[in-house]
Amino acid sequence: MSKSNCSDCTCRLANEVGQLKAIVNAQSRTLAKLVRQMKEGCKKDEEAKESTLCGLNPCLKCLQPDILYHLGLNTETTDFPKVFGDVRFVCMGGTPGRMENFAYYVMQEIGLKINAATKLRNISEAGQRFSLFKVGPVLCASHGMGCPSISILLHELIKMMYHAKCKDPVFIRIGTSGGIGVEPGTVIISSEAIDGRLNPAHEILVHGASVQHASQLDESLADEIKMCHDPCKDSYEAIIGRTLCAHDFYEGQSRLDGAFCEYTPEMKKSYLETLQSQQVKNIEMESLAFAALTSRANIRGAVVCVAILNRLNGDQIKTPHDVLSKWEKRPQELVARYIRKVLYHNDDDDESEQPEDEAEAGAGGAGDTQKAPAEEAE
Ligand code: R2B
Ligand code: URA
Repeated sequence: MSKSNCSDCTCRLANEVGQLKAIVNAQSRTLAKLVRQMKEGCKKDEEAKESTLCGLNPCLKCLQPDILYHLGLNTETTDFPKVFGDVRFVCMGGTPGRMENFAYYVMQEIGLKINAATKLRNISEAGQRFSLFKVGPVLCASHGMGCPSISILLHELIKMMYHAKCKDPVFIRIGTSGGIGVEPGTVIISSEAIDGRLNPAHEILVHGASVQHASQLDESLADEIKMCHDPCKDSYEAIIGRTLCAHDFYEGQSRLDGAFCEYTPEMKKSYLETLQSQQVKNIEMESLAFAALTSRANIRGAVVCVAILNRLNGDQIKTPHDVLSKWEKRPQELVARYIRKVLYHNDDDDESEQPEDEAEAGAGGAGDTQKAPAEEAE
């Protein structure tokens, strides 16, 4: 075995031993906690719990029921604290398929299991707009394309967190983007979202007047996710940088291949070079609304996107599908590692424990993985 193979192998083994240790430690903590609870007569913490979100519409508490129309859920027919009260991570990405795959992937990564004959249930199927899957403390939602679409989803997910009385949920968008001067396949964790004028604000029109909301993202969360990248093991780079959010894929991103184009290749080159000189690493279409809405609610948020091309080299996506789908998994991998680390590696956190998946399909208790009835399985 060559020296470098040997050190690769040692590195991998050390990593695996570390992960096993963390799981064993987490299980010991769970056992200790159970024993403690038995001794105390299984007393549950009955303190009235409220969500940690801030700055929300004061009228929310008067909405009885509150109808989350696009999610096909309402507070009358669903017991939000019971079904969603344990949510700690809300992950979102563009397409229903990608988020369903992510839900299965995260389930495996955090050590949850469902019967092989059952499928995860799309909780927001009735809304017919977005998909939503729950895997223990992780919600996985699809957001469609662009700020208007993700804004609607975020309003309803933030209301869900409020009604469910969730504590400190972390929101993460995982997706694709066009890189600016970065190697295709690189993962970019956004430091902040900026608009086409390079302003760090999400502008909306309210009563016909422009309102701007700051689009900062959580710096420490970006660092924590970046630390889940292992340069020794991962064959790609992960960087932190500014993300430009456009309201269109073609003219809004200075492409030359849209149905319309009223600027020259020189103008495009000059714009993209300006972006590069301003440390913009990628362009996508949802980060402004994502950053603005999460920070307004006091929610820690991160945007983690893979660059599927380098825009300094062209506009069209020519990379084969199998390569693209490998690249799309990279943000998922980093985020799943982050979730796993928060759940199992945080020694100071008394709540860090191996979640169990004992609930019956669709029972809907907090801690549940929402499963479809077995007969719906393929
Ligand atoms: C990235 O990819 C999509 C456009 O193809 C858009 O949703 C985004 O942000
Ligand atoms: N998504 C975007 O919004 N732009 C790209 O160039 C690639 C993916």
